[in-house]
Amino acid sequence: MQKDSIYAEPLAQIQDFCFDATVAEVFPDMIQRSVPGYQTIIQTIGKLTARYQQDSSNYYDLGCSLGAASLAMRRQLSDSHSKIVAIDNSPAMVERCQRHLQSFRSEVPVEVLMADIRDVDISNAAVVVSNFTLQFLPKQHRDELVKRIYQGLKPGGIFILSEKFVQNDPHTHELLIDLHHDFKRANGYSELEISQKRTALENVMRPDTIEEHQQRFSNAGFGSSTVWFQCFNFCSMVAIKTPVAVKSEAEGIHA
Ligand code: GEK
Repeated sequence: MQKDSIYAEPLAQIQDFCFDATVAEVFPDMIQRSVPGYQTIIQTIGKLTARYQQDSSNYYDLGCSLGAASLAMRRQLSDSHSKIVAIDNSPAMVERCQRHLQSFRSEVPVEVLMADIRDVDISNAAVVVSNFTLQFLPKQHRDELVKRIYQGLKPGGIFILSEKFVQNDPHTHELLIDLHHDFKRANGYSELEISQKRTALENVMRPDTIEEHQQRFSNAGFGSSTVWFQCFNFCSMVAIKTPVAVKSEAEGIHA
């Protein structure tokens, strides 16, 4: 695994962070050392997929990067009539993702699309994953995407959303940021790397509060949602599209 040292030297000018070839090359190391619980989240995406899979369905990985969530889902699936659709708008990520996925065998096809997640049709879905991607969309486009995700899910389908989040309380907000920076220091990032990366992300990653996410789920139509993972200012949530009620003459209505 190639080590991330992108911000190790002082930069005269810090450009906005982008997912180019330099980032794609070191991505596995970068995400492991920067996102607390990343491995747990990927494994649990697999577990949730196993639990909520439905026959002949689509599984979406929005902002797939190198395809870690797609692989975790595919390991749990065996229905060759189902399909995983992995989408990213970074050519460097898509190229590496394709190579990475091809190196594992499976009955379940994966389509890797180089596209903006705002332009891709979402339909017949059992599981939709956005693992640390929604935070990169302009805020005004998030409601619309989450509505389309809800509409594209089958009844009983789920949306797994992992995000960095902010808090309205300035004390706890700063506390969680400090704890995250401690985590990065413990993983070998220097003060310079932490501060230059923070500046690079400032204009491109705009996290919401957990309450904003929950409100958005509810506005889109999701009947249930919960935070299933949190470590410092990172979390993962699952929103469930209520299964259709089945009417039985003998027994009344069952969900
Ligand atoms: C993982 N999910 O390893 N359309 C498509 N892709 C986008 C868009 C967009 N509008 N905006 C950003 N991306 C992965 C990690 S990384 C998270 C996801 C991070 C893509 C972008 O190119 C990048 O590959 C990914 O979303 C975000 O489970 O690095 O913090």
